[in-house]
Amino acid sequence: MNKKILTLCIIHQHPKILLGMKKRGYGEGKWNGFGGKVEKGETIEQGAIREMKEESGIKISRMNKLGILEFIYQDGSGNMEVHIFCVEEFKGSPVESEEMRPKWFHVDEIPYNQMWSDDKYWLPMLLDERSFRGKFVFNKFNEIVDYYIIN
Ligand code: 8OG
Repeated sequence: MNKKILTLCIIHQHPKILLGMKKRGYGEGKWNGFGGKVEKGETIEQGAIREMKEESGIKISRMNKLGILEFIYQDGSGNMEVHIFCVEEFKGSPVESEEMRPKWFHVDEIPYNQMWSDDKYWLPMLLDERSFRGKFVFNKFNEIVDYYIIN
């Protein structure tokens, strides 16, 4: 099966990070960074910049690619490779979009219990500016049944 390539951008302005509440579709009801599928004809970086603008109104000026994660779904819904960027400089301020409701969180108050279950394994590395690579296998209940992460 084809692997989908996606992006995920997290703004880190210590001691705060910007997350968005996903209002619809895949991941609805969860806090997450901003991103989505890379489209034909664009680079991964271009896709990351486009999705950040579409979903939050923010224009990325500088970002650092810190992670690549592979997600395997045992229900056969399609595997994904997600490229994760830490945004270091940007223009504009976050505005709510049809897809996301943005909110700043203190790094000590990240709502891991309302986020994807893998995030607690790698988000602390991103906040420490450590790069990482990993793989997570999910069962049909969206529970992690196997994973590795290296940095
Ligand atoms: O275009 P769409 O909103 O469907 O893209 C999905 C977004 O969610 C994309 O930015 C990648 C991201 N994403 C996953 N799986 C996971 C995950 O397990 N954790 C986090 N934090 N983000 C994920 O697709």
